[in-house]
Amino acid sequence: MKSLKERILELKKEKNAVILAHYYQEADIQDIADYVGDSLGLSQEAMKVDADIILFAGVHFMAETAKILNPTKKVILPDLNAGCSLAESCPADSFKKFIDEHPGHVVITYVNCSAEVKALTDIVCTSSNAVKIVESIPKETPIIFAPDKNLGKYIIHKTGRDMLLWDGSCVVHEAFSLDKLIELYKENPDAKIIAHPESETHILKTAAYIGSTAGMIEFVKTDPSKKFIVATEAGILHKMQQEVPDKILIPAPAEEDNTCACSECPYMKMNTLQKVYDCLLNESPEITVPADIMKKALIPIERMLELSK
Ligand code: CIZ
Ligand code: SF4
Repeated sequence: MKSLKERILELKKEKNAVILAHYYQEADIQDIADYVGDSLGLSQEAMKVDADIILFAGVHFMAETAKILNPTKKVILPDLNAGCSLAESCPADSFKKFIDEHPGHVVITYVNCSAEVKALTDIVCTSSNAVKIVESIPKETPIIFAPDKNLGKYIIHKTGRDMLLWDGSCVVHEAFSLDKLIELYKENPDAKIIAHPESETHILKTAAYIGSTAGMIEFVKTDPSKKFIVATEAGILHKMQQEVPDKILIPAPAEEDNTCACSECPYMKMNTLQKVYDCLLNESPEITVPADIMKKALIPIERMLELSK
């Protein structure tokens, strides 16, 4: 009897599909993917795909971005309910009103938002390139930054730019407990704390390194320390540990106790190996984006990719 993983790999070949997976996917899904990465890497990869089908093992806005960048491909997502609290915190109609109330601003949105919100945007960014993109805007031009207020505050701190922030956040990165983190650090004084900028300011203040998921992986590879406390979604530890098998990686603790005592994204974890198989078999659920939104949303994503070269 073939394993589910073997059956997925067979089906993938048969259907001429590729599997793109985010670092926050469960380990088994990362292991069968053709490419594992962060939002920026996944967008760049999606654009290059030559196969007929892209199975996107991630959340809805990421699959939408892949569709926008490679519209002739069939893009499928194992669970259509795999959303994002950050994307949901910024509905397009309220955001449009906000922009209209503040004319003359350049609108920069973090990629974690819907295609409709991207269609209202001047430049998209990810956490890998946010500082660079904000710095590309002339100093005298006012900026609206959405939807993540924590990332926004971090960029303000890094660049000295005064940006108007949308009040959105990520449930996963706001779940870290400062008290528990301090306790953990006391028990592991030889560890370095590293954090994703979607985390709250009090967590970021403890960090020796702040950066995107890809940046954090690079940091643990190049930094001489042997132990790290990692403040981002715990799925990252799978790839990170493969890169540094001899180092000790400890997930930062969450306020509420859950199965891993760390912070996990409930949306990312909606995708399972079984759903990946069913999705490939049925070529569904499929991601579709209205043509007018697709056209408008492509422009700020392309600007980002151009500035990220
Ligand atoms: O929290 C997320 O969804 C992140 C960090 C996405 C990404 O890869 O930038
Ligand atoms: Fe959204 Fe946060 Fe999950 Fe990322 S970790 S997909 S920002 S809810």
